[in-house]
Amino acid sequence: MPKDKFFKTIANIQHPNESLVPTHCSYCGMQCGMNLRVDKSTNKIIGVEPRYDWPVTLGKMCPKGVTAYQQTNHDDRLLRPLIRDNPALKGTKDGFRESSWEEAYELIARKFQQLQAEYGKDSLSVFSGVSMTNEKCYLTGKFARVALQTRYIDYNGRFCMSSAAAGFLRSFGVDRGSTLPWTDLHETDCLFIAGSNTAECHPTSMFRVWEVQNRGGYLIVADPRETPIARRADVHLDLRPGTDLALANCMVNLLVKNGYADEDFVREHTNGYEEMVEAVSLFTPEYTSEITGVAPEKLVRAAEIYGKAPDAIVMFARGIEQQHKGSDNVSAYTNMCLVTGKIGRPKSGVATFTGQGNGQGGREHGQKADALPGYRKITNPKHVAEVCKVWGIAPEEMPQPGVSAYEMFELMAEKTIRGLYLLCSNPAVSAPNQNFVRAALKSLDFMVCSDIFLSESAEFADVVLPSVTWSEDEGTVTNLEGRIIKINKAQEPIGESKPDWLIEVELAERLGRGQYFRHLQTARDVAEEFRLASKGGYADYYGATWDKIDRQNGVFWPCRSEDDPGTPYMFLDKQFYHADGKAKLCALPYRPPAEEPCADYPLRLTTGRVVYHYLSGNQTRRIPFLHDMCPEPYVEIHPDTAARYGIEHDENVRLYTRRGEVIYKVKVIEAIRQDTVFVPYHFGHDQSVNLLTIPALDPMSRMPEFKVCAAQIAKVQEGV
Ligand SMILES: Nc1nc2c(c(=O)[nH]1)N[C@H]1C(S)=C(S)[C@@H](COP(=O)(O)OP(=O)(O)OC[C@H]3O[C@@H](n4cnc5c(=O)[nH]c(N)nc54)[C@H](O)[C@@H]3O)O[C@H]1N2
Ligand SMILES: Nc1nc2c(c(=O)[nH]1)N[C@H]1C(S)=C(S)[C@@H](COP(=O)(O)OP(=O)(O)OC[C@H]3O[C@@H](n4cnc5c(=O)[nH]c(N)nc54)[C@H](O)[C@@H]3O)O[C@H]1N2
Ligand code: SF4
Ligand SMILES: [Mo]
Repeated sequence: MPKDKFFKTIANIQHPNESLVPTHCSYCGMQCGMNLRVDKSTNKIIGVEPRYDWPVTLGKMCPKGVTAYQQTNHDDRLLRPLIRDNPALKGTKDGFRESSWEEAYELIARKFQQLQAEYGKDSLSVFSGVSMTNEKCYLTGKFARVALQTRYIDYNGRFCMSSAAAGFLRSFGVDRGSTLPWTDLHETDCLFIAGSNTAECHPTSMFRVWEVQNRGGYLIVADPRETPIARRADVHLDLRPGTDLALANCMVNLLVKNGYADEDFVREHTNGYEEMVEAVSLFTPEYTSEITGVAPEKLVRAAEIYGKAPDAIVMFARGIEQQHKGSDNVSAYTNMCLVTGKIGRPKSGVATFTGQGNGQGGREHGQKADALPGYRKITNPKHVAEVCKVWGIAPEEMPQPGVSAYEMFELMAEKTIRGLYLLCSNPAVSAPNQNFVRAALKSLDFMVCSDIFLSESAEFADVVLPSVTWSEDEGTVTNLEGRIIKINKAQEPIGESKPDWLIEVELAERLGRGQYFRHLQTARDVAEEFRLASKGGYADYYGATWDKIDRQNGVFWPCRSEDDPGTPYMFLDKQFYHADGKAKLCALPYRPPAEEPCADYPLRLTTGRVVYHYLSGNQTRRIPFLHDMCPEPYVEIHPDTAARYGIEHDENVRLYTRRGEVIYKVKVIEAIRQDTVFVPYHFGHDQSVNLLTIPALDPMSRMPEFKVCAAQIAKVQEGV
């Protein structure tokens, strides 16, 4: 990997009585390089040092990263399995007693087998997450299909990357979140960034973003809020939440009308041009302005900057994806690159800011309702046969596709699903429409939760299993570039906690399916089987050996053989992954949000993140510094809107939608549209904004519309 202009050789600081274990952060898709400091006398993690020589992030870390190590030996860690004998206490923290692993395994196996005997194999479900290594994600898919033999498995990436995945699949025939390495970002001439609060959510990208402007390039940002990155943008497209499809169509319309289309590229490498041009032609700046609320001049200027830039990268995140038309938004913004031919070469392309640490790898290897390792399809008999060969089962034994994450809760509520094995996710905070989801969890006959800390979701469990943090196990994850990297073990698991892969292997034995799992006795054993299972799929990891990952500072997939260095750039040969090698320009008619504002609910509620907390907050709310910086949620309101309601800064208000209500402290802030309010979602119980969000699902990706619904606020009356 060539060194880029930011590279400086700074020696890592090493104290004589400590060792440094090179690894990556436990949290977001940036996967910043870090060295964990381990005390040689106690063999415990005591701190962190930046990893200056990691080429993507060059020693930079955010407030979450520098305190991530405090999780490992935290007083709140779960140390032994917990069993709750009295189901009446479900939904509370009460009634748990510690148990041995043997007792917990015996109980889980017995209950799961009873449910399946009475209600069929598909009465069980698995809900997982992608803060786990590729190896664990892979094994979780196998555990569901081979050990539990159920069709019902899905995961928290459904709430995160599923629209990006569906959109990219439609446009390119392949879903790799970035078509180019992050080390190219600062060398481009224009960054067009939609629905990403980059400075708070992928903070260690920012030195490359600012460098684009320092070099005389341009930054365009589309966000209803004036986020830190929007504040410095050359054009801030301050659109109404839920109107991106109109905005993106307008960009493409202007690019075509003003002569920025690359006709040769369009003819040779794409399909669908005519229909797409027809569909976008309606979106004049004036008409688009009516829908989005963005001034027509800004739209014109943004398209001109992007069109003129010799190289440009279109980037987006959950702001555009967490809509009930999220996958259309992804393909619509991707049309910008395809129509101008700014893709398939260095410094130009498209990227989504992948959310979770392993948000990329975790979606490729079989945790999705319809996916098998290597991004294969469970509905494709050839794919099924390939995976069955590795798993040693007959193709007839492979379960059917299941349903998406939110739809699993619907099946729980109607008692089709009666048992749940939940790991690495906290849906009692993070799923939409919480009143319904919590009732669904409560209605389960039997629920297991594996976590490192007792989460809000664990409160609904009958058995809680203590898992390990990222620092107590090894394996690979795939960062937001599509680069497979190595997570190293710095400390032995504390208490009796165990890594999820080992729990699954041991549980499979108790379920009478040990023959398919008992050869997996180390993380490396799982890694070897995983590489093999991905071989031949389009997300092929076969050549990404741990040695090669160390030697090359990571390996970009696809990497098909031992001597294949991997694929940092996608589509260099202008070959897309559809059967004819062409990309698809998509014609996408505009649809409004599922719930438009009305007289009773005149505001648009949007939700998202702050720099100090991570997702459901179950990890970061326990870290003293992060808690002190952001101890509670709040609702952001524009001063004019606050004045209209007679509401003051710091006052409590009732925020409500058709699904629920929550009391929040008001933050009066100029950096938001007057018709929009924003709440960070990292808090649980009665502070959870997901009590209010709408479960309108994207028809393609099944992504819920976290980013927009209709809401109203009211002053809280004294004494009420
Ligand atoms: N600090 C921190 N960093 C994180 C995480 C975290 O929890 N905390 N989580 C990680 C994960 S899993 C994810 S998925 C990513 C998320 O990363 P982001 O997607 O950047 O984060 P969000 O805050 O969810 O939303 C981004 C922006 O979308 C804007 N937005 C809202 N509605 C719309 C709309 O309709 N259109 C447009 N264009 N914009 C809209 C919001 O105002 C917000 O600024 O962050 C990752 N990094
Ligand atoms: N309103 C609203 N809701 C949202 C979003 C939004 O923008 N707005 N964003 C959505 C997005 S993008 C995401 S990604 C989801 C995330 O939603 P969740 O999946 O709930 O996110 P986490 O908080 O990461 O949950 C992971 C849990 O697993 C635990 N854990 C960590 N590592 C391990 C491990 O190795 N093994 C086990 N067993 N447990 C582990 C953590 O302690 C934590 O309790 O939230 C979604 N919900
Ligand atoms: S930017 Fe993401 S990966 Fe980097 S330190 Fe912060 S949370 Fe960790
Ligand atoms: Mo996410």
